[in-house]
Amino acid sequence: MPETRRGAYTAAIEEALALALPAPKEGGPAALVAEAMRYSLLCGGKRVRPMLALAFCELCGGDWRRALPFGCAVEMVHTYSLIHDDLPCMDDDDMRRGRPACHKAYGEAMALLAGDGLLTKAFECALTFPEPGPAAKGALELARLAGHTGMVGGQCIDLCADGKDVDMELLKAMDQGKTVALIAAACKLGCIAAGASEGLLEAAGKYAQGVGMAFQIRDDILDVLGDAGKLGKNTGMDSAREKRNYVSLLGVKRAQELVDGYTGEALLALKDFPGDSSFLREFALELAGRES
Ligand code: GRG
Repeated sequence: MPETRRGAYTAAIEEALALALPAPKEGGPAALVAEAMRYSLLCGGKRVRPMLALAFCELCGGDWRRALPFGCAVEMVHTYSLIHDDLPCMDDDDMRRGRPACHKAYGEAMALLAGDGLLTKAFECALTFPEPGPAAKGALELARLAGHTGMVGGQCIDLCADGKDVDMELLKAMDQGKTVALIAAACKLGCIAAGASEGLLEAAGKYAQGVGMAFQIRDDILDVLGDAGKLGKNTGMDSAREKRNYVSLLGVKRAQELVDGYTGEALLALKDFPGDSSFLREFALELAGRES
């Protein structure tokens, strides 16, 4: 992975996120919710999704900085989903990104509002894209992939499956929603920022399908084998809750084989792009063996 390019992406993403959500005036009327939003957003996630948006924009021949409003928007939706997912009425987790979950720091009601605020802010951010056509197209794609036909739908499948027998088909449908949908949003919005053709958007969707599934299955493996310190969240949560996932259904070895298979599919999708796709190739391979 060329570190200089990655470093440039990361620095720009962090700067753009902080600029999009400035510190509230002390004692201002809604300062507390802004503070809770910043607490969760600006505290060192891996920034996988905005990185994908920037890299796809560059691969499609655009200046990657153009994709920053879209990358930030996807990261805001992702952060809202983590805040809500950690609430006691959902997955009930108390650690996230290496610190107490939002509701542990600010209380449940404020965490709910912080999630709502980030979801709304995401669309404000996407719609700051300088040209109205791509701005609307990006926001529409994000809405479809984040809502009940995408990420929210995946979370619904997860909640409804609680305590029931889950087979591979249902598990896949759940992970397509919970994980693949937002990764697809990131890749596609990057292409939209560069004004890419529908054909390239479709290829970006195939890459996202491979990387997204691999990302989720690796997440299931890390829940068993990972180091909570490196991950910044508790491990062993799925087995403690007797939740079905790829590791409980297939075992670690077979699950990692699936990660590698899906990663191979993602790499194949890159062949449709005329530009230099080495960054996205290395990124997919790195995610397949990630430890955090
Ligand atoms: C509450 C609507 C709603 C949806 C929740 C995101 C989610 C759906 C649940 C969180 C748990 C989970 C297993 C999600 C799958 C996606 C995933 C692996 C998220 C973690 O993403 P990372 O590792 O996190 O990129 P960081 O903190 O690095 O950004």
